[in-house]
Amino acid sequence: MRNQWRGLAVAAMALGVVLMAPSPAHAALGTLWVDIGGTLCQDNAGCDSNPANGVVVTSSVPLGTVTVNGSTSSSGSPVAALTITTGNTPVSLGSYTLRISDTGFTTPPVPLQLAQDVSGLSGPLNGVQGTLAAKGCFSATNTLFDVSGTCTGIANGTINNLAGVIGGSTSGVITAGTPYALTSVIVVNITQLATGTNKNYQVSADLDAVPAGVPEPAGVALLGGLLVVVAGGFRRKLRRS
Ligand SMILES: [Ca+2]
Repeated sequence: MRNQWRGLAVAAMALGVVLMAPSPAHAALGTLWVDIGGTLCQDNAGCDSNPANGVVVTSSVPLGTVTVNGSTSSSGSPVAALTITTGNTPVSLGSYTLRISDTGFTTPPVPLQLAQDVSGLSGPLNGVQGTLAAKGCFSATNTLFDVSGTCTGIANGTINNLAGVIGGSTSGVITAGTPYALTSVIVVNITQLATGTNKNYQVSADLDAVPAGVPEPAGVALLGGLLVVVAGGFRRKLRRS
């Protein structure tokens, strides 16, 4: 009997060693988290295929109404910037929510304002149609996924072939809280499936903190540039097919 217990103890210790062993691909867990319609992924955990700190790349997440085929998210921590881009194939009409959050931002310091942008892209002819509603929130208590503090208004964008509306919204001036957390919440609502050849669509969102009083957030220009690049990619892909 005593030997059996000893054997169990050795087995338990061995299991503990295995569980504590670091993943060979990722040195340490990061503080960036992504939520794909209820499926959470932490930076450098097993669900993240990108070993870089502050970048999360997820593979296919089926949500029922849609399959999020892949996503890339990044955090500029300690510089306040969060981005997410997802590629998607809808199955039926309906909505789902994306969230991205990180802690420990220190730059820019308060006073600052938040600027949230969101955009969508689908096939150039008879592609997916939908609406996008995004907001960005500031957590003075540096709390992950905290949306109880100051937020931007709702940024309303659309998915409409290559001509979707880019939504943008800013917050009021925030004067206290460093280090701080940021969270973006994006609600995607698919209102029409594609009847054209390209059945997929893309969603991108960008949250930046800018020093108070700076009127034009850099993210708007960056997002516009990204759309031009992505649209070019769509056209090239269509030309090849
Ligand atoms: Ca990573």
